[in-house]
Amino acid sequence: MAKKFNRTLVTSALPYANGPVHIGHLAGVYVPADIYVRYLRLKGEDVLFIGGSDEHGVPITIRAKKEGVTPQDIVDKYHNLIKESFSELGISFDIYSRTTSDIHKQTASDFFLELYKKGEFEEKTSEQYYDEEAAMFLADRYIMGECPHCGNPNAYGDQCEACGTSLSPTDLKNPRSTVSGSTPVMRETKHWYLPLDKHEAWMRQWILEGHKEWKSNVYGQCKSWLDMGLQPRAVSRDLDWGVPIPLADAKGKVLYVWFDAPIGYISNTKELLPDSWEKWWKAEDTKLLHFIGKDNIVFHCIVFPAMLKAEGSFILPENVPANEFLNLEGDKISTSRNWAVWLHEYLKEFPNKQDVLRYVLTANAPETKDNDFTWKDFQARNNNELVAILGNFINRALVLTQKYFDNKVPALNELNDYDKATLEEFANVKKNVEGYLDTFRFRDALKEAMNLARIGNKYLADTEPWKIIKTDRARVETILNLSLQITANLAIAFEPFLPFSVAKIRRFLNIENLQWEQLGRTDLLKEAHELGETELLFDKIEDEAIEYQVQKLLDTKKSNQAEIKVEVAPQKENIAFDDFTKVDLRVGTVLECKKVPKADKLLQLLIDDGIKQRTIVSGIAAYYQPEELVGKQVCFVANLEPRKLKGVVSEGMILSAESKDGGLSLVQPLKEVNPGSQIG
Ligand code: B3M
Ligand code: ZN
Repeated sequence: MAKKFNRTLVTSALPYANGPVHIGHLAGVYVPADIYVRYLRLKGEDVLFIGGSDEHGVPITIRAKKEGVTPQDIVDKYHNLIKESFSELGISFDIYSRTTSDIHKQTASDFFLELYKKGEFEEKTSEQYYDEEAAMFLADRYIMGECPHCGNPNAYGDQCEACGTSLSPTDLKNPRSTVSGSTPVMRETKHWYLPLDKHEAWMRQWILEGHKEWKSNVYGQCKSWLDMGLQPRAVSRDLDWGVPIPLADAKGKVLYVWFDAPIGYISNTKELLPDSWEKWWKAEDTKLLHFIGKDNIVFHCIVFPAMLKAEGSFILPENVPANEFLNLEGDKISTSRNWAVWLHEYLKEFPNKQDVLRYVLTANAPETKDNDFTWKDFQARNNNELVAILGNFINRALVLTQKYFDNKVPALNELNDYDKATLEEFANVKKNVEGYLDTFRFRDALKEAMNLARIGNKYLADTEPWKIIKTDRARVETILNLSLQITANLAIAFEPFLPFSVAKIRRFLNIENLQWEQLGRTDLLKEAHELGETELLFDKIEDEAIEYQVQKLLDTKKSNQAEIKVEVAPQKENIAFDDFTKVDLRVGTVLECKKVPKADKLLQLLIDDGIKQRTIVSGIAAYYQPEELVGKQVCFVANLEPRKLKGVVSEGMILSAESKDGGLSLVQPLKEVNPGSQIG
């Protein structure tokens, strides 16, 4: 039997307070979570929406060090910025607090102690890098050295950013501490581990058997973790920023940020409801939901549940509707490369357009796969959907009522077949939107709500009341009455998605809050009810505003490129002269050049090599137009074994080198030479 729930506790991932929030965070987590809680509130359900900043962890300490301030300075700055911008976007948290609060430190510390007392941890001593000059153990990010795979001399202890390989600090050659510059030494240190392996059995049952309804991206990730076998995870770190481990023999140690952060959900609930928080976390009839991005799945579906279970008195999440990632103009969003649309900047640059962003991010939400945000799409959705459909319909209904009926709701007279057909279409909207919202399919829910506006728009366009006002006033009364009823319905259906616009629609209609239950009814406005004042609901976004944003991104790209340090590949091993002479390098003249069908990177060149004509395929299509190469001299390897590339046999390889902008530049002789001339 399906469980009966009496209240819903919604948490949304606590963003790290070491930078502002961007559209990727919004589309992945905060906008969907907000839609969901607004929907539940509109249904009159008991719901709590918990948010807050995650203020611990190594990246914050690194940032502080770089800027010459304290970690507390960093988190103060970003916590406030994030909190304000969320509030301005209408993300309706019941509380937005932080993990440096006293109540959180106490709660997290107590949680650890409880697990410790119950014997839920394993203690292990291991060797870790220690900086003797700075007298501290080094987090992975504080160690740099040479990458064992690509030779990059500036790889980090957890990853080489040049070749993308994940590393552990002991993989690095010639490690150095970024704190003091000295060479770190190995030293023993003790840590506490949560033995996830001991939780595997119940967890397999709970997720793999009990929660087949979870989104397939979430279920799939959990399954693969569980199938690989869970390992114990350290919950402590040697660091001076975080919640201190409350044990006598743990000097200089704090809780690992991923241990304390999810407890932040509990602390923030406690802070909001000091007397009644427990029913939200411990009563079986509370439905707990975590809204997060896909990179946080393992922590919310496996690690945190193991912590809650080990503690023993908490409920487990009922669902974790994680989203995939949003890209920006085709590239991964990146805080360090400043490749993002920052919420606080958007709010400044597009005043009073919160709902446009909410709309676009929902319409394009990365619910099942990664998606792309483009400014062109942003403009098109505003102009073609919000302005042309939703805004246009509501505006026409209101303006016509003003014009013909003195701004009062006209009578509903007899319905004709067309009216009835329209109402029939509209009758399904509630059920459909609900079905989608209940299963976290926010894009589809929004589409369905928009469909209601389309129905209204079409109804007015087809019935053309302005043409018959002189001849059939009673008919026009009915048409406008129904149009206004549809408008009132839009004020319900869109409330979770576009709260600012709905507040306006309510003002236009001069009505109070409506309830979700009323969606689908055609008696929401009484005859003769006086309407309020009207203005445009949405306005067009002009090309200039979009061009400005696109230019801003292009500038970012340029300055990033200027900053790319040229990574000169290390020299290869010496070879014998004889080996070199085996390579037959020559110059040839390009006779013809064309694109290779179905291969965007490849050009097919016909070369005069002095003896015959030969075909060579080269991966330079992104950097040269075929026509510009005809007649040019190029260098090539003549005796390379022929290879088939996308169906074309390539007889050799054209020489190119990396150009300054990261593209490819063909290598050419300085003076014209005879085709077939040997290089050497
Ligand atoms: N701060 C990671 C993130 O922002 C982390 C989430 C914590 S949720 C408890 O992606
Ligand atoms: Zn590398």
